[in-house]
Amino acid sequence: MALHSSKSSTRIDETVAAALDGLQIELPSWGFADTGTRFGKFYQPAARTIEEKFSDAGQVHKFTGVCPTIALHILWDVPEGTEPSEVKKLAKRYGVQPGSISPNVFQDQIYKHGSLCNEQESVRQHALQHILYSVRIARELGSRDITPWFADGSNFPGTANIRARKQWLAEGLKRTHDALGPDQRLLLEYKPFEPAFYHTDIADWGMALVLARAAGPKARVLVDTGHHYQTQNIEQIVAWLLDEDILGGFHFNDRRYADDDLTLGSIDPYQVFRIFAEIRFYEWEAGRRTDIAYMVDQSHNLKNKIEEMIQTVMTAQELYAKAALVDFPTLVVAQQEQRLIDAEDIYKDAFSTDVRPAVREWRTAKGLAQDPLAAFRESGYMERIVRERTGRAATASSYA
Ligand SMILES: [Mn+2]
Repeated sequence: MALHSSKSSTRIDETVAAALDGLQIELPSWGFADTGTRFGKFYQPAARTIEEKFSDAGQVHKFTGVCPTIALHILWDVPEGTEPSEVKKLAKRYGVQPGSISPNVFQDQIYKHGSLCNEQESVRQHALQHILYSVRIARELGSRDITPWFADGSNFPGTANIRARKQWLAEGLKRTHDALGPDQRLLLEYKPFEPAFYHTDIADWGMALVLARAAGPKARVLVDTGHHYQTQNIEQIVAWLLDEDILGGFHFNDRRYADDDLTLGSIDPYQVFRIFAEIRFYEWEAGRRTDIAYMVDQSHNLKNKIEEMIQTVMTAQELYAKAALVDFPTLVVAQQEQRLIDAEDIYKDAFSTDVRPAVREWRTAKGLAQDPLAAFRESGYMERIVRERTGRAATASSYA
């Protein structure tokens, strides 16, 4: 028994280490800034400038070792006219590189009735020019992925020409695709509702898939875990997109009700595990890793931003490590022989395995602290930024 468990724990360590070696997670710049709800904001010494966002993201990377890039938002971080060299200087200073670039075609007043789907050609052109500008900035920054999010939609039946809007959208995305550099990608995200409450122009993965196919081979679908109806089977969508070879990326978060921006795995860690398991299953069959950009897209407003990001990364690593432990050779036999309980238990065994010792081992081997959250708390960084950003000493509530 002792022999068996020691052999098995070595296998766990090796499998987990190999899996974690291949997992990098991009941080969102907006996840370090103060955000709120429709009712108000509760402030913390969050990042106010692009430099502070790079600085805070740099801390998450420093202690986790797996977050070398930060997703940037054109209007919020890199307003038009910003010199890319200034951004590159920050990347060098804080040790995180610019990651995916999000154009902003939803905030300005001109977009009240949509951007690429707007009835007015002048607005569609305005949006397209901004997106093309974002593609150019991304190229100059060395960023690969363009991740536009379209709030386009309508709020009342009969108020929008849904088919015309689809065609305008397809046309704008094709133009965007054709402006991409050889290594760049266009990732299309979908969401069924909010801010529009009657119809959203890219409402689900099928619509995103149709648009990506129409745009061209560098366009792929981006799955945001919070952007689904309550009971939707997200891992099935993932399996289909993998099989269609068009899954480009993930936006991680969790939710209880709608697009709640809760911490990854805080509500349903088994769902995250099942998503990762579909990816690992596909990779095991294909004999190669897939090219999926894993990104966090959360900006919850009560937890300490940096600590929540570290917690998210640690959670993602643990769930990914558990998914790596699924015994796929045995699973496929159980599936073929239609042994339902055995097949299901293979999933449950992997999910129930405490991978934390193996993850800690992996961190030690990488020269990282075994507990990144504790190491961050001991580093004094929060005390320093509280003083710098508020002029006051840190209190217990600085570490919510
Ligand atoms: Mn998203």
